Parts: sequence; structure tokens; C-alpha cells
Amino acid sequence: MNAFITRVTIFVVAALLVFTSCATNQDNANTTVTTTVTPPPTQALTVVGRPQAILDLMKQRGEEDQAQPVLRIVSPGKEATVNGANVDVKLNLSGDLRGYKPHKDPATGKGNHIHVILDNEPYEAYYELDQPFELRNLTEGKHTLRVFASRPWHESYKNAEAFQMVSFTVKGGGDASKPTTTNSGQTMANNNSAPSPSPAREGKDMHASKGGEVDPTKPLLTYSRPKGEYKGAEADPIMIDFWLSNAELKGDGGEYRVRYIVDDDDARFIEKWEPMWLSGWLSGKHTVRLELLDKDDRPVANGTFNTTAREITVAK
Ligand SMILES: [Cu+2]
Repeated sequence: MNAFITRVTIFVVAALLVFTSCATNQDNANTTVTTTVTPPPTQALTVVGRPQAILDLMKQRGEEDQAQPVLRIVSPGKEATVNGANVDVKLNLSGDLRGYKPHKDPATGKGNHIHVILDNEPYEAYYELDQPFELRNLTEGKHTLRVFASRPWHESYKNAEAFQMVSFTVKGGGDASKPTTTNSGQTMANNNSAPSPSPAREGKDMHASKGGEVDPTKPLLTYSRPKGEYKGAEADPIMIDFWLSNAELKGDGGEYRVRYIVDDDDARFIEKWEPMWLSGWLSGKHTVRLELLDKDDRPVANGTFNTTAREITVAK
């Protein structure tokens, strides 16, 4: 121990001398001191309220956030068998929309959109419903598709009709060594191929696709956010949001709750179905895991979909 302190002291003194002797020279000497002596900072996340920027946006949107969108999957059909590796996704949006319309504003790159989830992969955003959205190179076998209406800041609409799921079967599927993509080249599933070389792609999953058979009548937690990369002001706070089917949380009068675990932190719980904002993220990679638990705090099985972990990147 004494030897260690002595060594650290000598190192600090030596480093300080180096630093002093070349204070005008912007080299890494001082950085080395800091990283050697100071233990790495630990991340302490706290739950904070809805950010003011979103409150302002909601004001501008008028009644849009009270909309009750009805989203239907027109294609692929329920339990349909699709021949070939490419599947057209067609959606129909109706209901009490109050001005809600998916569309990407070319100036800001933002806007209302639909979250489209193949199997239990990270979602892809679908903005222009009158334009095609094609899943390419799907692997042979059974798949599920989930869609739900979302806002520009990725918070989902939570009325019952804003979500739909279908299962379908692909015959004569694509090359499983290549990822499943959309017509615009977004990866929907990595299959068994090597991870995408492009780090810019949002929401790369660490696991292969699939996830087992899902029962649409059983409790189902659909992971939505966070995903991908968070930069600058968008990295603090970060929203946790999910979709719940056939299950009510304890705080809403039901018997379920959601457990979330960030990195290796202790588990924490969500007892009301609403978005939640967490503040205090450190730059770097993090994992966020969401699980649906029953009244005895046991994970609820439905395929493997009710336990989902995603890696996100924070760059402040
Ligand atoms: Cu989104």
C-alpha cells in the first residue's frame, strides 16, 4: 500500500514537473495524471420530469398529443404466408387524429412517425405512409411485425388502437448470412451476419433476431426507447418508453411492473405506463434492459420478447 502511494506520489510529482515545464505545450501529460490518480466517475441516474423543450413542443402542437390514432397493418396479413424474401409493409392510419400525421420535416429531419419492429429488433422509423416500406432479405420462417404511432421525440401514443402486431411466415426466404433491410437500406435484423460496419446506424442489436413464438393474447412488453446514439442536449435527459399489451401496471390498477437495469446498476422499477426521463448519463456505451414482471416479480414469458436489452451510445 505504502509502496503504491509512494509510486503514485512520485508519478504525480514527475507529471507535475513535466506539466509545469511545458505548460504552453498542449500535450497529454496532464491528462495522464488525472486518469491515473482519479478513479473513474460512476454514473448516478435520477428520474427527472418531462423536459421543457418537449413541453414547449407540445404547446406548439396544440391538440395533436390528445389524438387517438388507429393504426392498422394492411400488409403483411395476419398469419399470412409470404413467398420470397421481400415483404411490403402497408399501414393504414385513421381515428381521431387532431392533426397527427407522420411526416419528416426536411428542414429539421424530425416529425411524427411510426415505429416498425421486426421480431424483437430495434425499431425503424417510417415517416411517409404513402410511400412504400419494404422489408428485404427476410429469413425463412415465422416472423412478427409490430407497429405503433410515435411523436417527433419518439414517445409512443398509448391508446389501445395505436399499436398493432401481426405474425407472418416467409417461404423461400433470403440469405441468412446477410442482414434484413428496408428499401432505404436500414437494417431491420442482423440475422447471423457480422455486425454492420457503419457505426452511424441507429439501434444495432447485440443479439441475433428471432425470439421464439409470441402469443398476441398474452402480456407483451415492446421495447421502444432508448436506442441508438444520443448527442449533446438530447443526451440529458434520455427517455425510456415502451408499449404494453394485455397487461396493466400496479400504479395503473393492474398487477404487473417493469424492471429496468442500466449497465450493472441495481434494478429499478416502473409502476405506471408512461414515458420516463433519466438524467446523469456519462459519455460512452450503456446497456438498458427492460423486463415485464408479474405480481410476484417473476419475468413474464412471451417468446423472449418481454426481456429486451439494447446498447446505446451517449456523446455529450
Ligand atoms: Cu421514433
